[in-house]
Amino acid sequence: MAIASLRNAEFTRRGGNGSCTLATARVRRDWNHLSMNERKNYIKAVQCLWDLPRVDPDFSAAQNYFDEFVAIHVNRGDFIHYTGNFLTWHRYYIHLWEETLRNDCGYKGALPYWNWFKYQNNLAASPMLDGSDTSLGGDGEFFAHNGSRAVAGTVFLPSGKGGGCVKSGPFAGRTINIGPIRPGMDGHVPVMKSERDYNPRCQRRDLTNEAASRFTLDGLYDLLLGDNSFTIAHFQEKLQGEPGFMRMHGAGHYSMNGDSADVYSSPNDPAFYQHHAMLDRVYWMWQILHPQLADTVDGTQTFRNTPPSANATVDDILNVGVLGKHLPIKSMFNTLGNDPLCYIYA
Ligand SMILES: [Cu+2]
Repeated sequence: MAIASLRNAEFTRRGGNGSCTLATARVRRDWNHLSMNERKNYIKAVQCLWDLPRVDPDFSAAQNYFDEFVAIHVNRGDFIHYTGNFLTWHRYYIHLWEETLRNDCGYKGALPYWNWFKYQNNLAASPMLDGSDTSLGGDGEFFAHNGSRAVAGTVFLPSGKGGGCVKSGPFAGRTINIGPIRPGMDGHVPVMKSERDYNPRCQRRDLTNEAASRFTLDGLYDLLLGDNSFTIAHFQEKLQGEPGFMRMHGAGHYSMNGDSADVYSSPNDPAFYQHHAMLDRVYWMWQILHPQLADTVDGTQTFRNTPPSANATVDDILNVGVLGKHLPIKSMFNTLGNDPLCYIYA
């Protein structure tokens, strides 16, 4: 797809705002296209988050600023998935991650995304997951288990070759502290109830090609231009997945599996941010292709409307805890709006 024409169409329609133009917007790129040095700079900035102190006195299990991100995702878990704010909350959340890396950790680049369609048959060979020094870690150590159950237990995935602690790459041996709360992998036992329960342990993965096989070009076409592209309700439902079907959002989490396959504490896997950048990239493309729908929401304020809640509106406030200002959903629609977003995708 000609991404450059999409960008131009978006800029022509919305215009830039203030100092945000196509020339000044941050360009989020495919991890595979970053140079070795660019990858190292990103990794160094993520490592810096483990040295920054946590801020929120309520989230007592958080030991550092990396955990602070995990904690708010746990805290808001029931109000940001299968809700009207799913796409915009996560758009804001990864923006704040990018901002923190830049403002507090000296990072100069934009947030890289994980291109789902490369290496999907062999995740372990992917430059993002191959366990090299310039990756976000490789597979976990072998841990015998009986596969995983995804999408509220309705989709079975066979076990991969990992399942235990991530054993290679720049983050090997580091400690995560929050969760697991609702993991999907057999043998990965949920022991925690909240972001206040301290549970230091290693980060686990089970690279699962079977999950990555759910990334299909037919599926992408269906979302962007096909039957499920014509309402925000269909688009976001089919992007996330419904009982019995794992779609792209779930497929990314279950491709990495282990700690990534926990709807609450999944940001424990540092590749969370690359997966969600790709998800946001698909949302961005959909918005450009459907300008009359781009600034709409559908759904309620609670996870599959459980417990029942009001319909979401564009004025609903996105609660990101101490990570940033609490802004309305409508401020997230325009990635060139400059208040606060100014980025495009390559
Ligand atoms: Cu999430």
